[in-house]
Amino acid sequence: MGDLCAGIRIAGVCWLIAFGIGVIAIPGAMADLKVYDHFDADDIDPSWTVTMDLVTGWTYEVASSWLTVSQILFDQMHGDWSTVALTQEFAPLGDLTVNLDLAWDSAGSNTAMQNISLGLYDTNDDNVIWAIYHDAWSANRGRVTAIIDESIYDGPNNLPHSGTGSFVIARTDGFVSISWEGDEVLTGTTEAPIDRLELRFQAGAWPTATFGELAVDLISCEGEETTPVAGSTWGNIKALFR
Ligand SMILES: [Ca+2]
Repeated sequence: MGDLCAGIRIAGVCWLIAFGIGVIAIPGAMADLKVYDHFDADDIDPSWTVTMDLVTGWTYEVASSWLTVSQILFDQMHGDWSTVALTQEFAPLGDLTVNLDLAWDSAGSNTAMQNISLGLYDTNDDNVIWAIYHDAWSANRGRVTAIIDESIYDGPNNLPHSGTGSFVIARTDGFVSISWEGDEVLTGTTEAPIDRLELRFQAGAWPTATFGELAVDLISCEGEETTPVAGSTWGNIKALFR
């Protein structure tokens, strides 16, 4: 009995140590919610910075928990994307989880050229992770595109003319996974600290292109803050979707 009690005491001490370590470790393991918008207000939340590129105006509505974009205007057929971007900046993140719930409507036609892009930028201002509802052709339907550093997944042009979908981007210890509708479409590695999120709505300024409707129901980003390493360089694929 004496030996057993000694064993219990030793085990108790071990559990106490383990519990103590666990308690100490918990604050570092908790993710900070950096971005969360369910678009429950009646206009775009002031936490977003709205910028436009090759755009002369746009029509949008925030209602019923959706941000819906029905028009992106441009003054010439410049052959590039006309972009409205919503941006938020935050302290650099290592491990992170990003959710994007979206919807699109091509008005029943392949001619729509329109994107909803979610980009994550690192502290060197390079956009290293992308998840995109991507309708880049006036002859085809849209597709899913995902990018991690210099790795790209381009899905088939078989998305329906209208629909909804969810992206999840998750990174743990530099390993990144991008999922669409619960299916992993691309994995890769990048340890680049992320400190900016950009949500883009784009229309193709192309003579045969049309624009339907783009909408976002939810966007969130949570993660663990990290310290950028001075002098690091990360892949730059900035030009791909501009
Ligand atoms: Ca199309």
